[in-house]
Amino acid sequence: MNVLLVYKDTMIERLAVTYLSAALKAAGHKVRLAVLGPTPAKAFPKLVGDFAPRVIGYSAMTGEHTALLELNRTLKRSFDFLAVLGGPHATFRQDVLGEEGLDAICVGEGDSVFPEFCRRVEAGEAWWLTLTFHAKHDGNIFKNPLAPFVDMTALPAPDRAILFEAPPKLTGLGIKAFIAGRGCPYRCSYCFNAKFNEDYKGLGKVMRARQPSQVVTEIAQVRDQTGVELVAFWDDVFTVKPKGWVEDFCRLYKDRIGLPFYCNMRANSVNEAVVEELAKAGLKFVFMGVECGNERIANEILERNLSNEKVVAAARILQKHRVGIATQNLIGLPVPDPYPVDLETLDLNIIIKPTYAWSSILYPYPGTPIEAYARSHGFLDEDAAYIETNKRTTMLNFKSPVVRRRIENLHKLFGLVVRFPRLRPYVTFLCDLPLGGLYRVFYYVWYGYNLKFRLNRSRAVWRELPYLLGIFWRMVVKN
Ligand code: B12
Ligand code: SF4
Repeated sequence: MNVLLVYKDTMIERLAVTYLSAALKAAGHKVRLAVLGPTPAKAFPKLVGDFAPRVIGYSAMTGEHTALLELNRTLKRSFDFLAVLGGPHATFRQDVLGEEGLDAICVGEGDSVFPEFCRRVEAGEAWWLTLTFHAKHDGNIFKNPLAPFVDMTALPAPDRAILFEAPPKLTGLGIKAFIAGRGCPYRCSYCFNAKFNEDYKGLGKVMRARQPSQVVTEIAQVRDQTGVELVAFWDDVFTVKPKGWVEDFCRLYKDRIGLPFYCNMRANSVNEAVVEELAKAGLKFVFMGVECGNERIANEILERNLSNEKVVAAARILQKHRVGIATQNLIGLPVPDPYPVDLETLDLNIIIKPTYAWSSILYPYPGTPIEAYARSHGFLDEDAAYIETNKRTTMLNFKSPVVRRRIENLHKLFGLVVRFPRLRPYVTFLCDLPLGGLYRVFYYVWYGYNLKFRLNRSRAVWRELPYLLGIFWRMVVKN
């Protein structure tokens, strides 16, 4: 059976479709991928007419769903197919099933259940009763229970070919992303894991990993096929793995790959022995959450369960082993006076001295505990629209426009002030100026420079330059 997968271009690899495509192909289906953006909406009717998919599967984060649902409505007027939405938006905003034109949504992992859904469609069986799917059929709504977590060691290798065929420019990028394991045991209130783990309770182990040899083989294949300059591990927390996994991985990776890599770490999972092993294997830098410099808010509202002391100590271990640090910070929190809290976060970063301090303005994603908190404390309207955004503006209701401007400007200046602390005494003055457009340019220049030159000196940067400038321009002009 023909299955078309679709996502909206974000100029970055979308691993979900590589896992789904591999699983569908292993089950004997013919799969194609189209990326809305490089493939404009007006080209879809011809593509769908030629390929005649029986199922179209859309993958979306919150915000991206709007354009995909609009595309789907247009296609539904001319073609006969089943429309399925999966990914974080469908998982956490399950009422999206009510949207016109959607037949089903996948509310969790799709690797094993999507092939089963398609098998049922092809065999004329009750597809609306597939586990993990919510579906509309004959005027009824079916909400099926979740299937157990998949065993990652049993999954076929993700289908990269399909990804690189659809937006071919991705092939040329030096960074290639991989996932060695899924799951995170923590419960930070702004993250989807708290709810995800709750929903999956009793359905298997949250923390799962591929075998180190599987991961290394996958990387070697991609390196040989398309070239890799920097390996990106997208695991939630790379070091939360079964006992001995990291050591085995480091040994194999050093022998067979040896390329620089980066990953996500949590301060409490940073210990000297592990960092030493990883650094010897090629770890160049980590993304590490600092999030909030006010310990009370970090622990009571963001539920970080970490002290500032622990975060600083973790940073010192990484720095001792010459591993770069990109800190992640959240500003614009749902508290009565958020700006002074953001300054505490800025000051903690100045103490840490990361290679690059990255900040996001809090966007309370559906289904996260912070969403409920923001609503119940009057910071979020009942009908607040989740638009596709780069988190450059705040979605929360702050009483004063001055506070809003300060937060939105601090977001753009944050990394620069941490790098050049001499600017610190002037930060509130700078944040009060109506220079948001200019600061936005600074923000992206500083971000790109850090990613391509400071965290890892990219050899491919001049080859990638036209593509990077395209991304830069789209980011700067995007609303
Ligand atoms: C890697 C990652 C990134 C990477 C790459 C993002 C990308 N373009 O893919 C980077 C660092 C760039 C990134 C950025 C952002 N990210 Co991010 N990211 C992740 C992370 C850690 C892993 C994503 C991943 O590849 N998972 C592996 C795949 C296999 O899993 P999956 O995508 O969930 O897909 C499975 C199911 O959802 C389902 N499925 C998915 N699609 C479909 C389609 C069909 C038809 C079916 C049947 C099933 C199905 O089956 C898949 C296989 O099991 C997730 C958290 C997580 N652990 O999943 C957050 C996550 C997706 N990111 C999130 C966010 C918010 C962001 C940012 C907006 C953050 C910011 N402040 O800028 C940006 C947005 C950038 C963008 N527009 O692309 C949120 C999304 C929340 C939401 N409701 O949408 C998540 C869930 C984390 C969180 N905060 O809670 N991110
Ligand atoms: S440690 Fe990271 S991935 Fe895990 S719950 Fe917290 S924010 Fe989410």
